[in-house]
Amino acid sequence: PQGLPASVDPELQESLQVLKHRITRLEGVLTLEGKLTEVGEKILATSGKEVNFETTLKACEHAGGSIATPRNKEENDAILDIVKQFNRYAYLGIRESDVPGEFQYLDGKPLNYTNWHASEPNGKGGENCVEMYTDGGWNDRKCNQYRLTICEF
Ligand code: GMH
Ligand code: CA
Repeated sequence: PQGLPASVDPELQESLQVLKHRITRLEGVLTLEGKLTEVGEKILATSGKEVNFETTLKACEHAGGSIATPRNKEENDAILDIVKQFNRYAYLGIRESDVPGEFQYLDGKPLNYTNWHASEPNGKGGENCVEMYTDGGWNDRKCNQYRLTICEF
């Protein structure tokens, strides 16, 4: 929990400083190795593996995270960096709703940011998942393709 009172034990304060410093250094190492990208409060990471949508969901959950879900341009650009590094499309945490042609977050909430590629989505109920192209644009696509695993934490 952030915002600990200033009255907290000074020894505890010192321990927190040391921990924060160590975490910052670890993040630096992992970022340098291309294993991690920070965007706002989010951390993005890829396994470098290509799997179908369901397997992506499971892999991210198993790692304690969830499939990468761009909620603004900054996050879309950060995911795009990984997509471009690996030159592989990636599934996003967005799915078609019960209304053909309408897409939503995995929790069912409506999208408040989109970056559809020109003339997408075009699947009209036949393409229930969404992939990111190497230009950052989104395409609705069947969920059985092998796509780069990108998780957020
Ligand atoms: C159709 C065409 C293509 C488009 C694909 C894609 C499939 O084949 O409209 O131009 O790229 O669909 O939307 O998901
Ligand atoms: Ca499509």
